[in-house]
Amino acid sequence: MKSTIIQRMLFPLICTLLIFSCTKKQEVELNQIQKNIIVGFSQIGAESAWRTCNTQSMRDAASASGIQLLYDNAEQKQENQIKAIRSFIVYQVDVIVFVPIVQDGWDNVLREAKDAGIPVIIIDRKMRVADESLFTAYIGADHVEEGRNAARFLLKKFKDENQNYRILEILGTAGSSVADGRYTGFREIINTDKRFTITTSIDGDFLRSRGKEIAETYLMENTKLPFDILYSHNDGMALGFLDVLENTPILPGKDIVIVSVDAEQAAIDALKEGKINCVVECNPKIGDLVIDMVKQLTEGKSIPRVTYVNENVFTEWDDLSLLPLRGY
Ligand code: GZL
Repeated sequence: MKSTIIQRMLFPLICTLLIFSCTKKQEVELNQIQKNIIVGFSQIGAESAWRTCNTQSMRDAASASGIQLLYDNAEQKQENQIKAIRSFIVYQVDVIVFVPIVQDGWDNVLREAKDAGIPVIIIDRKMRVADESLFTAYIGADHVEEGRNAARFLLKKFKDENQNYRILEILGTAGSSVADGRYTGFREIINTDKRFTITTSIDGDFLRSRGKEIAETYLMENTKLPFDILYSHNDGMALGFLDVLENTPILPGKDIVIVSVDAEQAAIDALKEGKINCVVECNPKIGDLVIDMVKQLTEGKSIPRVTYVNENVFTEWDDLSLLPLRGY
């Protein structure tokens, strides 16, 4: 069939439109791929309700933003985190986000990330590196302030008393910035009052099982605890200590004043029951904040070097009846 003049004139136009529409579709797809940010996330483990919530917060925020999250659980081993970061580099992720389980030993692997042109954001815990340019930002809590707040509660609670107080401190993971911060901040304030003495500081590694073991150790030898106050670096260890006291005549919250950090639901419940006297909040739900910063980075924008999250202090004096469920 002979093509008409009009068809001959239209043919080039139709071809142009087809090419343009394909190019446009590919361009949209390309944009979508470019927008398909991939984040390598190395999490330290699942040692506490706090940690599990922190992980879920990251997963939810990444999913809501259409960001692919390559998640690795290091099972409390720094060497596993280093392996994960190396695999993220090979995979050429857009950004590496990780929780440094301890403060030291990161310089070499972070130099590899820097050489690969991959920015690194550390969250929740800080680290010590010789070259500060090896990471872009820290997002998380101010653990020194958390320690100060724990001590401030005790000074306020006993301000009108005139006796001495023996403190048992159960420490978080040795070498972590969290344990160091809560250790330092607590002493900065409590040491201003000579009535208080930290008679024992013992490592609990943020584990509920260790809190239980520590209580059992002291109660094996004594029917009474040789302490007036327990300061626990996280709720898990405090709750483990409480697990043991439940089977003794010792009244937690009365015979021994208990101050803890995290504000997981079980600790808030114990606070409401008068078994814990003060819970300092450490907010695990930072996923949205982190992912927002990731997006800013991938868009070429600068982000703050340090971002601290706002945190509360819950005490025996507060009305907690309207406090929403903690979610962890
Ligand atoms: C604090 C976080 C700590 C929690 C613990 O920012 O790193 O680790 O206090 C958790 O419950 O194990």
